[in-house]
Amino acid sequence: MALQAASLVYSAFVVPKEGKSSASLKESSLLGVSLSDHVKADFSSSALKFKREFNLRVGTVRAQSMATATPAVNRASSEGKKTLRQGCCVVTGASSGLGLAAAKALAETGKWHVIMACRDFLKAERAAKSAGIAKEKYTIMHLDLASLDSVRQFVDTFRQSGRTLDVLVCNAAVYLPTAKEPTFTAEGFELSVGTNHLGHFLLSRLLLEDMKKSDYPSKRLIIVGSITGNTNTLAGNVPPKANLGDLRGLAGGLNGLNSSAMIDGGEFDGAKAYKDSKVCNMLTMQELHRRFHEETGITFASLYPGCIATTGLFREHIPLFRLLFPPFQKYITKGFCLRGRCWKKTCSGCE
Ligand code: LMG
Ligand code: NDP
Ligand code: PMR
Repeated sequence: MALQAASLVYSAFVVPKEGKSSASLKESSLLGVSLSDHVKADFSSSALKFKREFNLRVGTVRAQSMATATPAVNRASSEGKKTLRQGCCVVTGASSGLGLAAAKALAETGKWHVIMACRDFLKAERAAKSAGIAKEKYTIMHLDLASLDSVRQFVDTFRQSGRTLDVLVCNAAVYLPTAKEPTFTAEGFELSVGTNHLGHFLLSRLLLEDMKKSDYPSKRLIIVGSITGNTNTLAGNVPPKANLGDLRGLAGGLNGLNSSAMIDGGEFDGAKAYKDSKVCNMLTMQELHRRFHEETGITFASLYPGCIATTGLFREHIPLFRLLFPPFQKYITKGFCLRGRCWKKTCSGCE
């Protein structure tokens, strides 16, 4: 079956419809979450070190009643006021960039306990500390998405914590644009698709069972997509373009031995592998929503965060790119606001 990414992923931002009360993530800013401490440049040695401040809405609180032993919504007896218990949110790749900013913003609302699911415990601990996230607001749990065993182990550890999962944010990713040869996950899948898509796919599939048990009014499973996977946009037409082809490489195991390391079966290209993985991310959320939304009440969505040109995502790119990309995005595409107070493409408001 030919699967053309462009025709299936028509928007940079995919939020499945879920009725009137759902909010558009595109217009960003819910859960009252302000991702303010800034997605900072991870390139501390670079002259291009910019603070960004932005708002990201990660979910919305909808009224919904369910009877369970520990209800999410309690009615305070004296005044009849409704109170919501603290939610629990897992954020993958919360040790830098967008994930760290999301973890901090969620923690600062006071409404969320954030499980920072990270591959480098020490880095995550340092990042949480330097971002000023209060100790009692987060727990770091080890997760290496490049190992399916590690994903299973993470799920076990989470279950042993006794917490109920209300929101899962699949944010972690790797981008290997300069790699000449493919590298592989523990199970032998090409690293970008293995980490960004397969690792998150298994994680989502396993944690879906946990989220089903939650009675939180706004259960969400979110994945971070990218405009660069959408070939009906200018950014998505910068070569190499995403294309899943007929999935022959994926069917063959993406192992670069008896099959190609690329989903479409072609020659290895690290930038394309990343973009393909993002297409898979976006399609996965569409399909999960189609299959499981009604039964579970969970909203499955993907989002495009806009261009945040100074995060660690570009760490493998050549230095010239890291130098030119932020001003290019700011002044030429206007996709990146260096002062970053909004998500709009042209943010005259903060100029
Ligand atoms: C490629 O390498 C890999 O080869 C490929 O395999 C894949 O991995 C791909 O999709 C990823 O990356 C990347 C390499 C070539 O990119 C770079 O090294 C730099 C590109 C970054 C963006 C281009 C910068 C353009 C220069 C802008 C100057 C910034 C200063 C702004 C200040 C404004 C002040 C008011 O990637 C390429 O895609 C090649 C692109 C070749 C660059 C051509 C640039 C054309 C862009 C048009 C801008 C015109 C500039 C005029 C300036 C007018 C100012 C108003
Ligand atoms: P960063 O590199 O700053 O953050 C990526 C995070 O993923 C890091 O915490 C990293 O961990 C983690 N990670 C990488 N590999 C693994 C792994 N095997 N297991 C667990 N965690 C892992 O990049 P961004 O903040 O920019 O990226 C966040 C998301 O936003 C990504 O999904 C990206 O595709 C998406 N995105 C970003 C855009 C941008 O302009 N920056 C644009 C569009 C989408 P560690 O700290 O240990 O390296
Ligand atoms: Mg792209 C409106 C135009 C636009 C936007 C919003 C982006 C976003 N980019 C745009 C245009 C262009 N880019 C043009 C015209 C070029 C040719 C000069 C260009 C180039 C370019 C490169 C080389 N852009 C890139 C790269 C990367 O290596 C980045 C990438 O593809 O990472 C996968 C990238 C990006 N451009 C963006 C965004 C958001 C990225 C980072 C994508 C991501 O992190 O997922």
